[in-house]
Amino acid sequence: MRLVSGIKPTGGLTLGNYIGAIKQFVQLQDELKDAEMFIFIADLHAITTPIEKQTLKKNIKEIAALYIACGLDPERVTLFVQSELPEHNQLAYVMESTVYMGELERMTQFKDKRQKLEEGLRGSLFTYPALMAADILLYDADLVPVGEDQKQHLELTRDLAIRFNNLYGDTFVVPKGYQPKTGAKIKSLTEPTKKMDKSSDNQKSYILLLDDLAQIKNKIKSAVTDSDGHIAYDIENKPGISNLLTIDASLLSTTIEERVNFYKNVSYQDFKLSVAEHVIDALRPIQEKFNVLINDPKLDDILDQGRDKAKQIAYKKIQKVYKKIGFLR
Ligand code: AQP
Repeated sequence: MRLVSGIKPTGGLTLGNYIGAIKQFVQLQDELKDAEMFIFIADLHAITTPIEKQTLKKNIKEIAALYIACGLDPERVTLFVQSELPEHNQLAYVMESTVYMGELERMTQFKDKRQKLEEGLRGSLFTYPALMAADILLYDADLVPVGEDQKQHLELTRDLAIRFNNLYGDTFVVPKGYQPKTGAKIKSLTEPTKKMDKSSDNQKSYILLLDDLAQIKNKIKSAVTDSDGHIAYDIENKPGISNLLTIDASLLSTTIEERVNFYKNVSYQDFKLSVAEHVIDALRPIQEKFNVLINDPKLDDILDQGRDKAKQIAYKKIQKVYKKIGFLR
């Protein structure tokens, strides 16, 4: 069994990235002892929208340190930086030549981002799902742990694998998605019908894993809820409270029902303070480990070793794909 996933370094990682993705990576690492895991920093994806050089460099390093601080063990998981393996670009081009324009046009993430970024829309934002398919198919991944927003891209990846296999003969493993039972879509604290997003303009809408702990408490205290005063899980009518219940249940690795029962007869104010306490308890040890790792030269060694290990698989795969197509004399 092989697992592949990544996160793009467009900003500081949010609690949504942690609950929807990294926490799942760590859990799968611990549960599936025989699985091979490849977790990368998706820096090529980060230039699909404008980003400053120094910010990108800083974000790449921070994600590497955060992966480990959150519990990924570099002895068991191959951690690497996507752009250091040109095979990702090579296969991405093949995937661009496999996908149809109509399929790319239907991707909701592209449609959403296009609305926000009317000027200077980059071609790579449109072809993003082809690169994502390449990232996954390059390693013959069986399982891809991702949050809900990536489900559509993963479905497209499956379609592309099947299409290529039908055209050229069996080449790619058709991967399956894996989503957490609770927390596949953590919502914004200020607009709880929308996804918590690291590139949001409103800092109060998200919690960053590296946010100051006092600031986290304030962000949760000021999270948008409702005026009904009753703690219940109801996404339609009580999105803010439901989001906080989801965060709480996920961080405590329990069910939402158990949390609803626990907070019976508790005021919104006390509920928020309790959720804030659980978020802080989860993030404090991560921040402590991060602060040590970020200045440790071994971080580079880990990424070098990860790159070399990933390269062995990626190189062979691209050779196989190229031969199937008719390239390589
Ligand atoms: N709010 C979320 N809830 C649950 N899972 C989430 N993920 C992201 N936000 C949430 C999951 O984290 C993984 C890495 O995502 P990404 O950073 O590569 O992409 P993104 O955050 O989904 O990117 P966006 O929306 O385009 O945001 P920006 O532009 O701000 O970086 C994925 O598995 C994702 O599902």
